[in-house]
Amino acid sequence: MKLPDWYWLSSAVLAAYGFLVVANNETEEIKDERAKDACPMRLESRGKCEAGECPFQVSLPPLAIQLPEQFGRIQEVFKEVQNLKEIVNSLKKTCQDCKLQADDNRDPTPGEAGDNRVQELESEVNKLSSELKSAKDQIDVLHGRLEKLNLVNMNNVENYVDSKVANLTSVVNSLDGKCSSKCPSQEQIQSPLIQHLIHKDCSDYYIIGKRSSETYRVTPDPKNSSFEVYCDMETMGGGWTVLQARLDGSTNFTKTWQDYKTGFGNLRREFWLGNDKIHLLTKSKEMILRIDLEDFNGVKLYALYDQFYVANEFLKYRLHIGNYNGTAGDALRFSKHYNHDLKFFTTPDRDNDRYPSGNCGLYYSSGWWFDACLSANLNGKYYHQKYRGVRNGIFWGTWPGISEAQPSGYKSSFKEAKMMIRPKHFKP
Ligand SMILES: [Ca+2]
Repeated sequence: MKLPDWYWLSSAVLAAYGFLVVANNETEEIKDERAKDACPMRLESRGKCEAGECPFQVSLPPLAIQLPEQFGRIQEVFKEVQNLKEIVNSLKKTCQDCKLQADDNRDPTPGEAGDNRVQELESEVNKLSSELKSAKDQIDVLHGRLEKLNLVNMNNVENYVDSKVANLTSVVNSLDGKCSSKCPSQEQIQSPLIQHLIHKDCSDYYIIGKRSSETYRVTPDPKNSSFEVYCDMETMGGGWTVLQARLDGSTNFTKTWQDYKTGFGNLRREFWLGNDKIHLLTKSKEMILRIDLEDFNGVKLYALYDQFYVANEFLKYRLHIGNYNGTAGDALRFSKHYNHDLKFFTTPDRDNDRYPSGNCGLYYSSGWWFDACLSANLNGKYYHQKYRGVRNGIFWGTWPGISEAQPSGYKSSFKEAKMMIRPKHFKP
């Protein structure tokens, strides 16, 4: 880097200036001497002579050197340098102050409040983060459980409940049997005369020799009151308790939940015995179900189920049927999509069916264990001949030719239908 010319000049002048200052001190003495003596330069002794040797000194006249005009600026430059030096010092001090301030800011004492706030925020964020993580874990767990629940479809749940209910039913039945034979209160009425007064169903009347198809009073459950039933003592050996009969359309079967609960109609003609009674009868003993059908062509067929149980009202009179046997076909368990087994009872005023968009009981004018909706409906309307429109007549889906399309749109109905039960282990 090339330094400006004045720099070299000022350095030289400064050196000279220093010299001048030193020289000026000497000049004071020279002035004094000059006042005494006009000679500008002289040699004289100074101090005391010792042993003949005296110290001498030369006094020179004041020296003035003419410098170029530009040198006049040297003082200004010097002042500027001094100013600059002061500025630099001031800046340096300011800078040191800044540094001290910065150091101060790092000090824990003045920044304590701020630091505490930051720490609080940090701890809050950490807390929220851990809460979020815990929530996420919980969501994952719930998600897993939800997926498992999805795997357990309603059919599995139903089957599980059904198996439990079936077990309970059999336990209750066996306990009931034990109680009637072993309980002290029952032992008191062990005499054949009194025991024969309790008839749980028609088979008990058959056992004591009754052979005429008639109405009889039965007491399937001693804790509940007895009631009249119609007994079929002829079909397949007899001993049947009739639950339902259709033969002439004299009774309207489009009834309410309450009607189906207590029963309606005429026991000697057309009737529904009543869901509460059917429940007590099927709870009392292990029952089998027989269905007899006759169409208007005089064709008579039957269906037999080796188990039949109807749950109580709390369980919506749910149907349980066993294995099928017979000639009319297993319409109660027609297919995977039309299966009345394990279905709840539905009436026009009580929708317990599996049809989500409406009430099968209302649509088919009946109380029945509807699926969504039916492959059998023995409580449908009684038609005296073929009919058109909604298939709301008495229906048995496995009846020969019943589902074949009629060119005229006519549907066939039944002349007679009958449902009856008998103890599984009854031997006529
Ligand atoms: Ca429905």
